[in-house]
Amino acid sequence: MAEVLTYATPGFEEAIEAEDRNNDDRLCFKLLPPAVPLFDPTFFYQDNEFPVR
Ligand SMILES: [Ca+2]
Repeated sequence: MAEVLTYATPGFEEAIEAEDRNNDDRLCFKLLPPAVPLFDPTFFYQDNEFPVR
């Protein structure tokens, strides 16, 4: 979690913390290729126990 927050765009910290749905301070985190210029770095995050459907 702390590492994910180091990549957070200012203002998005709360949204990232909210994604930790089981409150274990762990998230799945994936840096994406810099193909999308809107955010640098671009990354994807999801709770580690997010239900897989
Ligand atoms: Ca979690």
